[in-house]
Amino acid sequence: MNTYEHRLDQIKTEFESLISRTNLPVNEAGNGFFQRYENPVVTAAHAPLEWRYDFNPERNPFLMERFGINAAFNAGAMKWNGKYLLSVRVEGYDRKSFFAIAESPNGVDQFRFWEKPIVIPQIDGNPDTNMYDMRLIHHEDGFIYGIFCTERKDPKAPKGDTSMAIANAGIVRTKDLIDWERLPDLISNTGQQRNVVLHPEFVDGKYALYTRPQDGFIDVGSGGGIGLGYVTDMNNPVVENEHIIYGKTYHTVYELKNGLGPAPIKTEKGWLHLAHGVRNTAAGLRYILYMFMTDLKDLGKVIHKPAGYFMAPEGIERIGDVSNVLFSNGWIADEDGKVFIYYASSDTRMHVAVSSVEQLVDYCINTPEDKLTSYDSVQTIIGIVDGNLVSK
Ligand code: M1P
Repeated sequence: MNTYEHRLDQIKTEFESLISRTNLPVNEAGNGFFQRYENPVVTAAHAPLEWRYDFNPERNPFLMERFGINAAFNAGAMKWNGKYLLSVRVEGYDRKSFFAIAESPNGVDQFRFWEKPIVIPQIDGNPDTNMYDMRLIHHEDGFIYGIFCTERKDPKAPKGDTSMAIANAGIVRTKDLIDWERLPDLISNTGQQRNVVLHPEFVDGKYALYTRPQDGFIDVGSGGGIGLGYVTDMNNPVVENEHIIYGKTYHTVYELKNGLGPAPIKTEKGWLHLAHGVRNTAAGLRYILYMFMTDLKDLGKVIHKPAGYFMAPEGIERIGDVSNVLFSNGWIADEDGKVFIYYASSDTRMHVAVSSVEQLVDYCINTPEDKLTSYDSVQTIIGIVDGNLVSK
């Protein structure tokens, strides 16, 4: 067997065994919030071989990769025709991210990418340099929206500054997840936007959007927090009445910044939200996931704020391109109440954890709030201990 044939055999065998492997729940009691699964659900190695290799032996005698994939992470999610779909942020060796749909029959394993990545139409004269973190929202207007971060070099960057950038929300919509219509980027009063999410229902006839205003590209500066604003017409997406509904707070897990994850899930007791919180440490930024609930009628009213993190990076999740990061922008609530939480670890790979609407609502309603001092945390524990003594 020559090099080409040997490698071809090896590459195909490894790929098929990765895609078809079974994923099992981690067999440990955990904290009762959710069940993690043993294997990542999508990784760089899940990228189709046809994207990476030129399979012509004359042009590629060593069967080298011609387009390397570095990571697959921060995916939006939705159920579509009975299948579990992720709009994955795929990142090449060249550092550019793009989106591609990966599909699974059961939500926990056998994720396989569709034949080609999504083509995002470009805005005349203002191309996206990089695109990432698409939220998929099936809105009640009938369209599926993809809201993502579009990044471009800051035209005001001083000469020699090759990293100053501007982030904003790019908006596309589709009815078949294949052909996407590009709408204008979000128009808001703040300098930059990331982690923008469309609410799935109209509010008084308007589109409601969760935002994350920020002064700079990385630092949110004096801005930040999870905002809520309204758009009358998505063809002219001007955000009105933007206001912060969940701010960053000193000495919490969202001290430095936060941002909404996927679109919220509607329950009888309120809207369930999953978000990420960031704090700074001597070892760099630490990203965790936290939850909260908002009022069914008044979207801006936070009604439950469980303290601390819901999920934090563990084991291998702590290591990757940007270590110590969990990030989620996709979850699927199934008809039977099961919730598939898709989360990325360390800007490298995708995982799933399974919970239920009932568990998540219980978690949000019954986990005590952060009272913001050590003394009060002790009082919370004493309250639980005393409650246990009474019920003995
Ligand atoms: O590297 C961690 C995350 O950083 C950014 O998120 P945020 O703006 O909330 O800090 C994003 O670039 C995100 O993609 C990335 O996972």
